[in-house]
Amino acid sequence: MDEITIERNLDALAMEKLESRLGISRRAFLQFCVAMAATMGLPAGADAAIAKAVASKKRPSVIWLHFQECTGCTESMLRAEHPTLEKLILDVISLDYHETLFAAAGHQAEAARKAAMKANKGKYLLVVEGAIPTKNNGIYCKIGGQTAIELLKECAADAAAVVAIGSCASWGGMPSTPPNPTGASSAGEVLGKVIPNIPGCPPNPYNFLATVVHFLTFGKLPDVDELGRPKFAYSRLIHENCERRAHFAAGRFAKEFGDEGHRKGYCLYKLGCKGPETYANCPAILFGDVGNASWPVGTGHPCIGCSEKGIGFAKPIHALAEIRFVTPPTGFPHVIEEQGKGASLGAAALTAAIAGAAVGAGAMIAKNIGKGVKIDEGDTAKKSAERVES
Ligand code: FSX
Ligand code: SF4
Ligand code: F3S
Repeated sequence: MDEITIERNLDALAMEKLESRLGISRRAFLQFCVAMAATMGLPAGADAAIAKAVASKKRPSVIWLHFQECTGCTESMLRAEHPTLEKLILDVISLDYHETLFAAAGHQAEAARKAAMKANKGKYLLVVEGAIPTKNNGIYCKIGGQTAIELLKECAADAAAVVAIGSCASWGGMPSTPPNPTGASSAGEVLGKVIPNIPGCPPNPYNFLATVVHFLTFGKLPDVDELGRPKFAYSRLIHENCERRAHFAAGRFAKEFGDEGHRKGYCLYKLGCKGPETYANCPAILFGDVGNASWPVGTGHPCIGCSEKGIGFAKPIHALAEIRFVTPPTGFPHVIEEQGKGASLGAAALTAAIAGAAVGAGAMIAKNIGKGVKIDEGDTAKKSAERVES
């Protein structure tokens, strides 16, 4: 559905109210709805449903807890480069309790949490940021006299859904780095069930926003994999969509930071890039909405697998990644990016959706080589893997 059709389906008054409520133009709002639908790979018509839900539905109450972490998840939401992102997040949800953003302190803050939980019993979304220390009865993290374990269980009891944000809450993250002195555990482990989670250190704010928008629009969270990760964001290896994948296939690697290969933008595998064993959509939707290459590998640093349990904060940064299986990339983008060209959120989201749709393609057009040659990726990647081993 295009923006004009969606706009026709929303009455003029609703659009006007939206413009003043969000402080963004109706065009920007409609682009946002299209981008959210594309990010989640939803079928045609979902963008209109999203627009209607954001425009008219009551914002879900959100209780946001902080445990063992650096607050980077919250920072990544609110310090985004794109001026409308934090506005959208704060508009789409009703953030009724958030320790970092609250003006209130002490007893007042605790009273506000209890009041919000009572007023929205059974309907609020509980967002958990940070790992939960479980050793020695959880004494390593206490808030308002309660341990993180007690607080989490109390808040989860009457929540409509619990979402873990960031790697710490999703699987222990950085605080669980061996030898894990505090017994840092995930929210799911403490609650004894798989819960939806959005790993990453920090996670991409668009993945969080898309998850919340799905909840608002359809009354349920998006489909998740066996680890609880939304499939729209975590079903593909970073290596599959990486802009340096052509170099990997051709056996061109940076071997040291600052060497010729590194300066030329070659594959970072030999510097310890964990893209081949990390599932996330970082190369497709990027970070900060600032355009091309705004993600770790794009800036010249190997992916450390920050979103992947057993990889990030567990495997040494410069240890070689295990190449689990050789899958074809969804396309070969330009190897040398033109400077100063920004990618819009819509364009990035569309890339993500197209990437999702292209799963299983056997032959790819090698656009990056500039000749439009069809190559047998499986064969090339196998040869590359041999070169990697040698
Ligand atoms: Fe920090 Fe969040 Fe990392 Fe953890 O993000 S960015 S340590 S995932 O819980 O604040
Ligand atoms: Fe990209 Fe890393 Fe894979 Fe190389 S190893 S193609 S840098 S994800
Ligand atoms: Fe993290 Fe790797 Fe993405 S380090 S942000 S999962 S590229």
